[in-house]
Amino acid sequence: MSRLIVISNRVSAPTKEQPTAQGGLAVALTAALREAEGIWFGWSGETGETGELKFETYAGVTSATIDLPEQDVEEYYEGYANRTLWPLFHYRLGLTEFERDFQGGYERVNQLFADVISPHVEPEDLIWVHDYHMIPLGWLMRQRGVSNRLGFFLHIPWPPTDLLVALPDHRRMVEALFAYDVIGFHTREWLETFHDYVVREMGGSVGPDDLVTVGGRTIRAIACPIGIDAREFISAARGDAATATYERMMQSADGRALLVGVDRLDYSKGIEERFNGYQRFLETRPEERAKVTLLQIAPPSRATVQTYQDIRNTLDALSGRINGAFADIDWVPLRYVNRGLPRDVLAGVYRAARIGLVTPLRDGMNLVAKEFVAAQDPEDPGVLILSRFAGAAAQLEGALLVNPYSPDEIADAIARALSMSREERIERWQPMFENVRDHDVIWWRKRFTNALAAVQPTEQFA
Ligand code: ADQ
Repeated sequence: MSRLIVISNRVSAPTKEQPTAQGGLAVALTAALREAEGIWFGWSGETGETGELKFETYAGVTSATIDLPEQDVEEYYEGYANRTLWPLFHYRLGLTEFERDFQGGYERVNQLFADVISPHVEPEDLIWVHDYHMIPLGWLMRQRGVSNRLGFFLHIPWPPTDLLVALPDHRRMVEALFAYDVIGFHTREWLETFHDYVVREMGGSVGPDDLVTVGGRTIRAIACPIGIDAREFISAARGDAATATYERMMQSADGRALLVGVDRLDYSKGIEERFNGYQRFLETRPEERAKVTLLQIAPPSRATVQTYQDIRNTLDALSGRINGAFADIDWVPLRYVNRGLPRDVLAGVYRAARIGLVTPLRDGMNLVAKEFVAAQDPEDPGVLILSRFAGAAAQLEGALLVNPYSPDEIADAIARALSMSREERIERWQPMFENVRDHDVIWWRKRFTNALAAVQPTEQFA
């Protein structure tokens, strides 16, 4: 069996300090790495003089991390990754910052990764690179003589061509993707926007079997939707911590229907728009007011980036205004919590919710929607209100789909969910549950690595 090499910005393999892998992706990749005796490479998250890769093997999984100098972290991570590519790929041209220094830092760090990782690659290894931080890495490894099968997975949307061309050097970036043998997107929609770029901007062609050709080079580009660790999450939702949380939540809801939102604090998640929709619901349906309460959990992320400070300030003010306008002596309409919760506690929160509000303005997939579905009580499931702009909407057809930019649509969907019969809730939930259970993160990982393993190493890079 080939070894698997995983490369991503951050490594979430288990370590002595953090012995259990956190989150579905970490669990799936860790299991694959353990089976295939592979290595997970990435940035340590520390700033400091770049030295050597630090190897650590724990619980059968080897990770290799490297520190980055402060300037690289600012330009590559906070800069090009989070202030240029992230907003642009989430259709937010107005928030996108174009700085040569950012691009320089991005190239420098990708070069560094290629330099330090390439010598550790063995001839039969399958190499799987993750996400927008590392787009050119495959190309740079090819330049260093790596002729292995190379895969790339994009966890965020692929933007429409007319937006992508706003990126200086966009063509060079996409050309670099052709150094991979297989590239994966969450949905057909992102795959098709990629096709559109290839055809319109590069004169390429799209053939059968997911093949895409530009010039003399043909690669496979596939839609491969990520899932959650469904088995673990379903059992966590029935475990002691979740049950205790569920009971605590039901007690604090005091007979009211609980609406729940859970997100990293990020402008792409549509939290502001969700609050606006909830406010519209409270304004237009005074008789429903005291029957509901919204719990929004949103731990801050990327706090050094200005746009993230801005969204945090906006939400602080908006949540204060909503509570100021509608609260009563024994009721607050909105509880807004700025911290993360352990996964089993989160599972109990989802289970207690009558409505899951997942309203991103754009999202590659959105795993919260799938976790919400997995955690529901089959006899009395809650209703998922889901943005049509989340990748997950393509799979979760039983959700009430909304346009998150419209407060009226969100308000109407809340009202509809509150009055939905138990039969309809079960009817909508059952197929979503089957989808989440069957297309889990292990399924996703196997689909991608099988596609990669099936590739004949190309002579071009041999
Ligand atoms: P994210 O943008 O981080 O991921 P998402 O898919 O929703 O978004 O995953 C977030 C994860 O963090 C979920 O597992 C969730 O439970 C957890 N989380 C969020 N808030 C939390 C809280 N308050 N406490 C504890 N845990 C919390 C990116 C892309 C997505 C894509 C994933 C995977 O932006 O579109 O689905 O990668 O590919």
